[in-house]
This record gives sequence, C-alpha cells and structure tokens, in this order.
Amino acid sequence: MRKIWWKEAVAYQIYPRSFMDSNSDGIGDLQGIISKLDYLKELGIDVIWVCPIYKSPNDDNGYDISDYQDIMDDFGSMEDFDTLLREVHKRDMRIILDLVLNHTSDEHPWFVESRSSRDNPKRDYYIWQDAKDGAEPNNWESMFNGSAWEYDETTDQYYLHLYSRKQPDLNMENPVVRQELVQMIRWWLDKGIDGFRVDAISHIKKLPGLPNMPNPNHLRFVNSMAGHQNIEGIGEFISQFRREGFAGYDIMTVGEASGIPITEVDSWIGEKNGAFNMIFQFEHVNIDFGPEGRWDCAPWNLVDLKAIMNKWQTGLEGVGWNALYLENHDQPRSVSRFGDPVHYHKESSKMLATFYMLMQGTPFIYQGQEIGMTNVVFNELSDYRDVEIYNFYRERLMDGKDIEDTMRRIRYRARDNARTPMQWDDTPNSGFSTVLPWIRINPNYHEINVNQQMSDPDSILNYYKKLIALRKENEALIYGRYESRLTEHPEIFAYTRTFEDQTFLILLNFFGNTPMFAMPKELNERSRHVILSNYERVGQTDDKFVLKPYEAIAYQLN
Ligand code: TEU
Ligand code: CA
Repeated sequence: MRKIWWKEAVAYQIYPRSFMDSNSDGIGDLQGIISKLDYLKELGIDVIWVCPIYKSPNDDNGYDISDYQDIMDDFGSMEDFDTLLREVHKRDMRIILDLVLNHTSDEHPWFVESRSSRDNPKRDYYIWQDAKDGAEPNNWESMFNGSAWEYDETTDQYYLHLYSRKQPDLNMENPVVRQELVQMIRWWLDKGIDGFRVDAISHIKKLPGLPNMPNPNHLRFVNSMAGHQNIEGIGEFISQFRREGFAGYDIMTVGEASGIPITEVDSWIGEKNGAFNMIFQFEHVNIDFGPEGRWDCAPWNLVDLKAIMNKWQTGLEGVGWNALYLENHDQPRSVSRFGDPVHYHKESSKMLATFYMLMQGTPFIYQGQEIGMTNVVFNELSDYRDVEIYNFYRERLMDGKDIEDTMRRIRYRARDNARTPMQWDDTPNSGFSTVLPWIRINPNYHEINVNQQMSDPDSILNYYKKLIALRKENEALIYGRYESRLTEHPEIFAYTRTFEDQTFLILLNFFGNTPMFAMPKELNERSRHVILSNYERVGQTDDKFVLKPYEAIAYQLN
C-alpha cells in the first residue's frame, strides 16, 4: 500500500459568494475566505475546494466564465488570489479550483467572436447548427429546463447550451479548443495551485450527429442525457487533459462525473490509467428522484442506499479511490434530506457525518454542513436567485402545471437551499456581512451558528472535529477495507473498516425509531470499546441493545 496525501486529506468546499463578505457589499469574497482560514485549519481541514472565482457575468454564479485567467470583480483581484494561495500554503493546507471545461460564458471573447459570423476562425469553438423544420435542431432539453438550443439572429443558426443560455457548450471535437484549455490548466498549475475539481466533465462529448431523443410522450423537449453523458470516445478527451494538463504536477483532481457506471471507472480513476484521482458519483444523491427525474421528489429507502454505498466502497477497493460527500452547492442540505432537522437536528446531523466520513475515500465537507445548516423555506419565488429555478418555474407555467406544486418542488430541491450565507454568529446578517446579503439568510441562524457551536463541547461542529481527528489517528479509517454488516436491515446501517490487525465497527441508526441491535456473530468474539458516539455510550459492550433515534456509535474492536 502506497501512502498518498490526497487519500489522507479531508477537504472542505467553499461557495465563495456565500462564505464570508469582507467589504460590506453583501457578497462573499477572497479576503473573506482568507479571514476564515484559521477556522478551517482548526477544524482539521487539509484541502480547500473553492467554486469558480473567475471573471464572469454571473448568470450561474461563476460557472459561466468570461475569462479563465482573471478574477470576478465581486470576489477581488488576482492579487487577492495570490494572497489566498500563500496564506493557505502557509498553514500547510492546499487549495483546488473549479475547472469548467464544458462551456464558457456567452460573454467570453471566444464566443463573442464565434457568434460574429459563420466564417469567423472561432466559429468551430462552439456547436452551431441550422434550424430543422423551422425549429430547434433537435429535441434536447437543457439541464436547466427548456430547449438546449438558443437561436442567434446574427448568423441565423442555433448554438447548443446544456446549461443556461449564457453557457454555450464548447466544441470539444475541435483540437484547438482542447489545446486552449490545456494551456489554461497549466497556467493555473504553474501558479502553484494544488489541483482541480472538474465541472460537468462527463458531458464534454456529444453524440455524433446530435440526433433527436425518443419522445413517446410528445413533450416539447426531452431528457437528453443519452446524447451527452459519458458518450463513447470521451475517454480520449479526458486522458488528453491528464497527459497534457495534469501529469507531472503533485496535485489532486476530482472529476464531477455523473452517470459513470462503476464498471467503467478504469479510464476515469483507475490507479494506473485514470484521468483523475477521484470522481464525484451521483447515485446516492439521486436516490430520491422519481420517475420524472430530479424535480420529481420520491421517497427513498435505506436498503437501496446501502446497495449504492456498498457497491462503490467495495468496487473501488484496490481499483480507484472514492470522493465522499453528502452535500455540495447543487444539493439540498443533508440533514433536511436524510435526517430530521426538527426533532433530532443535532443527533441526525452527527449520525450522517459519522456515516460518510469514516468510509473509504476522501471526505468533502460543504460549508455549513459542519454546523448542520438546513434547507431554507422561501415563500416567494423572488427570494430565489438560481437561474435553474426560474427556468423550471417558467417551463412548468408553460406546461400549465399547478403553481403550489411547483413551489413545493422548488422548496425541496432548490440548489439555493445550499447557497444561503454561512451562519457565523447570531448578530444581524449572521456575521456573514454587515449589510443585507445577495440572497436571504436562513432565519434559523439565531440557533444554528458557528460561534454558538464553538463554545458547546457537544455541538455538531465539535463532533466533526473529533471525527476528523479520529480519521487522522487511525490508518484503518483511511486505508482500511470496507465491509458491509447487517446489509438487509431496513433501519440500521453498519460497516467495518479493517487494516492489518485494526478493526472499527460503525453503527448507525438511520431513523427516529428505536430498533434492536444485535452484534453480528462474526464480531461477537472480540472485545470492543466505544471511541465516538452521538449519545453517552462510553464503555458500551452489550451484544444486544436498543438504539436511540439517529444514534451513531464507532467502536474499536480488539
Ligand atoms: O453541475 C453539473 C451537474 O450537476 C450536472 O452536470 C449533472 O451532471 C447533471 O445534473 C446530471 O445528473 C455543475 C456545477 O456543480 C453546477 O453548479 C453548475 O451549474 C453546472 O455544472 C454548470 O456549470
Ligand atoms: Ca464582498
């Protein structure tokens, strides 16, 4: 076994707009991040992933980039970035940036040129098509709802945008485009950053011919994943980015790669051939999708969740490495989704932390998760900021759908749930800013905030600290083999981690009930002691006992 720093690291994701505002304009910024580095260091964080900070008209909060090598005015300057980089390294931490290759902003000079005439040299940087029968070139739906095509009057053609209309897709088939991106990658790596989280990377290749998708229900636009997700041949693109971009630097790379089956991970994250060190897979966070997809919110069950986690945990053993996460800036808050923020806020937040942080892989904590921040309830559509939500609302209106039902879906699924400002303390504007922020603060900041949890030894925040420390002290919790236990139990999630003669048992009651737990026979022989729990359980050694609601216990077995 080879020891590798990014396998031993704990990462923390920052959504800069909502993390910390240093200059009282209501928008988080780079100086704000710098002012909180000591907080992150103390938590035990090794790697910080910062969502896009590049120059951007901000249609999709920075995922629409107009200059890859400059900083968004809202966030500061390149000088501020250099300071951030220095300050991170000074504290013996590392920083990775978001790498958005699939698309640029429509205000990027490449696109401005590309759209200017059909024979512009940069025309082929993007994907242009003629109308078909007087309408869009095909029936693909954008991932942000509505058509994936936008008509452009100047040249009387349509361009493809899998996300918002201000995010035209780059034409990755064009080798010059790939070269431009490689140059940009190396420019940042030469600056000294420690790697990338690679945005939407499974979508960079489109199905040749851009064919219509089957449309049995005669919808206006149809889910187009089969046209652009993990399309055959994508492996050549990602391995080129590795070979010509990442190779030779001591960095960490994580691909955001929805829709990659575990049977195909070798070219993505194989120890030898992988383009990236890890990928974010989506199966566990898509578990509550209904038949109509993401906005169709359906119940989930624990046995299905186990099957997904167990598959990735055992499937990557000796093959690749997991990126572990429950939250990010695109997902609802985990305690609102998988826990009970009303009756067992503290217990269920800690249980969920124990659940994923002790698995095999590199854990990512999303800002605010460490204090159990929850989903927000906005009554008015106008309180939301996310372009995706407005597109969804508009399409539902056009389809004549019930507005209350639409709002209910938005409240549950909205990405803005994760984007409300960080709750630092209980002063006005939650210590995030001295003025009203760009998006409303969750009113529960009076009860849920960093300051309060710092001084409470039993807080979620202090529990995260203990978990992180525990991982660092025990190789078995980093490199140890994962084994599922009680696999068929509908309420209890249990697993062991084993490395050489060290074994840990992680025991989790996933719901608010009180199921009876019986120690699996094969573990019964061994003495054990509790090393961490979210209730008082010191010295618990019974073979059989009743678990408390959302109880989590980590045992060391001897
Ligand atoms: O999200 C991409 C993303 O979640 C989808 O590509 C996903 O693959 C799809 O929903 C299929 O399940 C990233 C960023 O995280 C997000 O914030 C951006 O809006 C988006 O890319 C566009 O850059
Ligand atoms: Ca600011």
